[in-house]
Amino acid sequence: VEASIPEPQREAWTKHEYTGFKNKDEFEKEVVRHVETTLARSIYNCDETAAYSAASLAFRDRLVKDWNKTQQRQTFTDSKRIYYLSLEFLNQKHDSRVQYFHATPTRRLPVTMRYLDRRAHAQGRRRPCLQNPVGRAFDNAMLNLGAKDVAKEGLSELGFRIEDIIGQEHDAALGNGGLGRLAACFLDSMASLNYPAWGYGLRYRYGIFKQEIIDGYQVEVPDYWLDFNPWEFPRHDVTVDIQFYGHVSKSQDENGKTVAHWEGGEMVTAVAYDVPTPGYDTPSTNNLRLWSSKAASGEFDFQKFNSGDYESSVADQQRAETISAVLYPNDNLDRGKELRLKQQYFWVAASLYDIVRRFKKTKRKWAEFSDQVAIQLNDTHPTLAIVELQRILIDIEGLEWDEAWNIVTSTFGYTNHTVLPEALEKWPVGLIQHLLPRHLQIIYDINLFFLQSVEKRFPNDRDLLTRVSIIEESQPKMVRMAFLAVVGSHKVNGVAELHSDLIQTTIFRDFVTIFGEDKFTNVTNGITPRRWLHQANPRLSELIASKVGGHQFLKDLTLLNQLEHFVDDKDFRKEWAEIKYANKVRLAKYIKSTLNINVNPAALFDVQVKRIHEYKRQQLNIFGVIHRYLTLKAMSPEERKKQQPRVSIFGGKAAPGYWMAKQIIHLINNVGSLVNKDADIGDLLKVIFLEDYNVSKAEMIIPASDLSEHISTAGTEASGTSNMKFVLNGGLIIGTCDGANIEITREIGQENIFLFGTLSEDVEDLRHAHTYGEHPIDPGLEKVFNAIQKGMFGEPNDFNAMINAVRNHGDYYLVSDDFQSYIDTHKMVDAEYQNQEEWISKCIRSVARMGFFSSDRCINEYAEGIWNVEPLAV
Ligand code: H53
Repeated sequence: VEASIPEPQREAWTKHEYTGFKNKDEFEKEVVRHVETTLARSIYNCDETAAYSAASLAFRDRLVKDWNKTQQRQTFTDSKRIYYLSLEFLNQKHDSRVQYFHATPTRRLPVTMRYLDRRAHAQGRRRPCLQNPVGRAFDNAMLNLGAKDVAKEGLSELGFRIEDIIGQEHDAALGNGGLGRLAACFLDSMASLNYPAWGYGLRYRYGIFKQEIIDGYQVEVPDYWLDFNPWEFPRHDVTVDIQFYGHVSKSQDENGKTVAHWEGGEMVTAVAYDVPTPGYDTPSTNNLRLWSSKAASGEFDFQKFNSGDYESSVADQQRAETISAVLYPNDNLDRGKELRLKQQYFWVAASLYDIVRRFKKTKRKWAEFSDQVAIQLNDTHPTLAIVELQRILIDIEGLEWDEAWNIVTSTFGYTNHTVLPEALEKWPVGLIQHLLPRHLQIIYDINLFFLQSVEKRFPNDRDLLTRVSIIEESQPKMVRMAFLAVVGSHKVNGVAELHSDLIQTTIFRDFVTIFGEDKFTNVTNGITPRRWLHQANPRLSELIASKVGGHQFLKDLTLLNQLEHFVDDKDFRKEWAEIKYANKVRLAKYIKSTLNINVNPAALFDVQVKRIHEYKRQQLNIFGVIHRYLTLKAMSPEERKKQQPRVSIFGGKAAPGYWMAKQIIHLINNVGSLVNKDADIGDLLKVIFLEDYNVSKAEMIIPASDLSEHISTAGTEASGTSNMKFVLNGGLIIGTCDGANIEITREIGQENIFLFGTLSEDVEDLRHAHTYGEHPIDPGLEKVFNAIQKGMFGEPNDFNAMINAVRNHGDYYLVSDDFQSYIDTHKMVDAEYQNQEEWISKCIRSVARMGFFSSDRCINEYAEGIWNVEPLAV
């Protein structure tokens, strides 16, 4: 690698190398410098936002050093890199209201009061310290650089409290749910384990919408997050022109070989924005590159502009910017919109151009490409990358088809995250033809060669060919992206054992026959303990650290198993219980402040927070809550006194176009309106819907749960990852035998989880029976339906569709089948919760056995089994 500075001049560079602040004074100096120069402000107008920006920049400067060194190390050692392609990377979105409600008692101060208070603080008077869980990038940088104390003292001397400053961060929420959050956990683990890795994604101007609840209904509000983000580096010099539309012509080269030329159409420019992603307790800092779209600065615009057609040149610009403007707000649902396909191609084409450019700098032979590059497809969203790499290799680099295809298939790995039919991506052939004419030809060729090879091995099986064809012969014809991803990858993995078995026996069954079992594998999902224990639940993390030999467990989560020795330790148990209670108090305060509802922190907190979806069955939960309410109402006051008080907490966004999911939210809110003010019921039951569930709120809610619900119809939730977060934070779970619940059970023991409901192998038969035979509704559920239809929870017609889905439309999600066992299992929960000693033992044992679910374990499995990549020593 050539340096741009010649040898004789490098001495000066070494002498003046930037080293970053080393102590409090130097930190303060950096902050003041950034306030005065970078931000052009002074003591007269330095508010908390400016202080946040300056402090972040001071840390960023230090982070950048590590980042640069990591990149240089990776380049110099010429190591194989992992490229993780994901349309979503879900970090938290800051909600300024969250920060005021914490375990430590405090009060909410109006802004001016806070200002006065801050000044008092600066003059040496203190008020109770607030613990703030938000502010990921800044807090994380402080954590990873081990300089939080320096920052705290330095900021205090400059007149600010670190908690307030952290609270200023407004981070990106560039994802919908589990898939995007998994990608963020993976970035954390890859850096923490010193793997050379890059993430590639889109820099949406609008991340996931903000949810407001108005009169019980969800209302969507746009989330604009790009005001000032010190954690990203615009690379205006790193751009790629991306072509759309146009046509393909063919010519012969000098050797008589046919060459395809993709011509005409329009160009959009991709601009890189880089986000350093530091690892925990290591200087390794990887890169997340997000692409933003803008109009290509070609002659086309210029001509229009000169000819006075200003408006249309602006319109072109706006059209180009639209590509990266907004995250599609659907989780587990494919809507097939043209703009979405444009986003996908824009992002994979820019990323591949970048990857290939980097590879070509090494001057290696093409045959070595997959020794240097591993590309992981996070779901089918980036599947066009397979076609794009093949196009680059044959059309631009002049390789033969077979040689190119070998390179492609040994480079890509594909992770499947769903078997839900409505989530499996398909694109109309006509749309691809129009938008990406050359790619469609290549897809047809890939399919042709694939089907020919199948035909050869399985002659005379036309059905097989129809079943596995990448092109679905429907009206209109469709490209099946999951099939293309399977054919173009060397490994295909599911995200939990059951899910990986299911994909091999259902959607990809024929492909297992064709390619053999070795191509298919499982990597059970995981979560980063840095985020989901240490940052979300600092007190619990410290308590654990005090018992298991320090914070090493955050790097090797299996060390948690030492907690088993303390299950009977009185003091430990007491502190454990106190922490849980304090977390519940914090959540109760938040509920009071946002909804003005009093919940008793001593009640059992029963939580279901996740995207709202029929398969996740929030409807089962709310029907169960109604059943509980009716049961309580029918009791005598004496009987009621013996019942276990509960708070049922819901949270989650519905895709804006998903009407049924919105009705479920509406019903939950209506039930809450009635139940929460029923004097007969009091503390025995409260029903809460928390608005705008996001990662920041998850950090507050998850540590406060006693019981959480993971109750998808068996065989529908690929893995689930919040189940892992809840258990790791000392909550028990009620769940179906679905996704990772099964492996959680294996790890923590059957006695520590409340399982219920139909098994996945029985689901199909039941569905069949519902459609073709009798389908009597469970009598308990029938009572619930009657109450709804009598208008107990508002206009009954609003909920007809929800009830009809069960009663008249085949009950696809088996709500009625599972209702009785769900209710019975909740009775068991109530009974067991009464015995707090036993309950706490279960919680501690469960946490002790959760080591398996670290995303570090997961990343090591990918590295060894799929990517063939080694960590890079630092
Ligand atoms: O991916 C998670 C799983 C979860 C699954 C989720 C997911 C999405 O969030 C979006 C699309 C998709 O195909 C899958 O639903 O079960 O835990 C991470 O693997």
